[in-house]
Amino acid sequence: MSILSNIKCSPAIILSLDLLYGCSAHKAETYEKTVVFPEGATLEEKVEMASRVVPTQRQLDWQNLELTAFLHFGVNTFTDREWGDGNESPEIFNPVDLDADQWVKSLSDAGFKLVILTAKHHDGFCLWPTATTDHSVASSPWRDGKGDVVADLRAACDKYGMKLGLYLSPWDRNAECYGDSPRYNDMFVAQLTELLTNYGRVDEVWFDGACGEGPNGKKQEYDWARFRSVIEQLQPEAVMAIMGDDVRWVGNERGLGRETEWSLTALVPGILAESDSVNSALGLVAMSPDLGGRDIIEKADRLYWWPSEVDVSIRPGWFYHDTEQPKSLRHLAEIYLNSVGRNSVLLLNIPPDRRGLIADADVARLAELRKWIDDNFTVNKAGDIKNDVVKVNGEINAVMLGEDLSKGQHVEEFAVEALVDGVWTPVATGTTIGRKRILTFPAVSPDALRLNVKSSRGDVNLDKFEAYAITLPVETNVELPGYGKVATDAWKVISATGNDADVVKAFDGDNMTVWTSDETDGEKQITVDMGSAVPVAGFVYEPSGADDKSGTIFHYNLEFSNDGVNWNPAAVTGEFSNIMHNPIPQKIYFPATVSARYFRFTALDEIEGAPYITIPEFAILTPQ
Ligand code: FUL
Repeated sequence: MSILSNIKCSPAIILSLDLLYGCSAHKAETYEKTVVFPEGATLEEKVEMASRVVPTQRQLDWQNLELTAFLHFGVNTFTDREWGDGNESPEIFNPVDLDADQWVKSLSDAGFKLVILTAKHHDGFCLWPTATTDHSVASSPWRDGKGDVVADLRAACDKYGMKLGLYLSPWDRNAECYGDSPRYNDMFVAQLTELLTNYGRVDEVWFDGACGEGPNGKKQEYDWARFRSVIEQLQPEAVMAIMGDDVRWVGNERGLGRETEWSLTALVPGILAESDSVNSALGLVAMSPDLGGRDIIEKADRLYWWPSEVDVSIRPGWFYHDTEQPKSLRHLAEIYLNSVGRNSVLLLNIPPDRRGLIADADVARLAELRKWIDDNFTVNKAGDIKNDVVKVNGEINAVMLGEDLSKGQHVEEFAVEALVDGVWTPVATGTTIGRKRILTFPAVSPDALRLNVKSSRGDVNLDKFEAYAITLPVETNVELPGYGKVATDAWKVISATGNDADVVKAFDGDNMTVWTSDETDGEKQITVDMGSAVPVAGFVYEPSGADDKSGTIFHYNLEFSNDGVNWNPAAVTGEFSNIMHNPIPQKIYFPATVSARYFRFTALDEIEGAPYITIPEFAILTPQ
């Protein structure tokens, strides 16, 4: 059977008709979620088929949510860590003032439509009283072991009309059977079944992809097909995210969507058996700058409707730490423009603190964000769309475009042109539009705007063409007061694992200049004499500011001495959790200040097991 036998016009005709807005015969023939190209299909045939791929209803509903929220909460909240190691005692979990109403009300007031709770993070501690392990709220002092965070959140969601999502970490550093694949898969399915049976409607199930960055984790073969069918059976309306085939991780944790963001991608979801081989043959990874352009379609033999979710925390870490502050309004406004404004759903994390409440500063910042969105995107200065042209009333510096994704995503390249003094001049250009595309440009006061679609796969189904005068908030963020970096002028490097001359790059205040150790088996080390004893309150290790993050340290050890001979037995040792995907400066604060003249910093391993490490920037923190 010919690939186009179900279509009543030839590929060439379809293409040309598409450009003229429509071959009605093929309009009815759509592929839901995925299309597999027949062998030998030409690029034109593939592109035409791509134009007919549409999302499932649950994907479309999810893409329309726009603002969704994450709540990272659990034992890490009480240990001040980003990743627990699974040995935490449930005794530490005691959020005495926990109030899920306060969480959901703050989010609802700010316009968020769905909230996802870390029901279980990598440490394995369950926020609901599961029958699968004792490592849960049931063993904690909180509400005498009778509390259930998931149930509280469910009730609050019902009260405020908020959708509920659940994060269940596949990686589990506590489960004794983790790594014994069939046994752990059974336990995971039991946990999933509890969550998807006992808490009403769940709209998003979030399976993280992290699995012990570095070579130390136990190897667990997950049964993704089975997990998928449990969701289908128990919560057919729920999207399966990240390690799932409904919602795709955008590829960074910085709040940055792509300029070219296709909802239809050649990247194969990680839960499908063929993902590794197909993706590596295509040269695609989650971070690739373009996942669905024509040159990629040319090489691909299938495509997936797999839209992007931009996950980012309002604070530097995912969990609440007293030493961190929420991002500035300016930063959040930029995140909004670069996520929602780039065909993505924003998943903003607001972590409850040890009391079990969202901190006042974060509630205030959410309200400011809502106000900024309302102030800037309520007065549309464009009139109705007529033949891709809108009349404009007054000065503008931004446009908001949108495609009706129920018909697929089609625009490949466009320019927005402004009519000023009778002349059309481009003010903004772009590639994809998708659900929402916001572009900013220097202010103009045109009579009209028009959308010039330079390239499209099929009809242009524009459903939004609006114009605004927006103002970005002034940057206000300041470093946390109370700590400063010790000056490095008097520092002398006593020894380093190789490359001594270059070692100054580790302390020059610039994380674009990088010290790289020698390649050796085992630990790499630098020992520094700071010239005189200083009160040390912590340290900062900063990954490279360049794209190449190879050499980033995963586990470390830091020792102090006052004579360079006797080293303190109480060395600080730890893990830069999640540094691979969230390469922010790692600020480690000590519980108590130590006085020291010398320090010895040891890298125990590199994030991917490389035989060398890099120190782009290292600083010692002192109280101020
Ligand atoms: C990552 C995890 O390792 C982080 O801890 C966090 O949960 C983030 C949303 O996903 O991969």
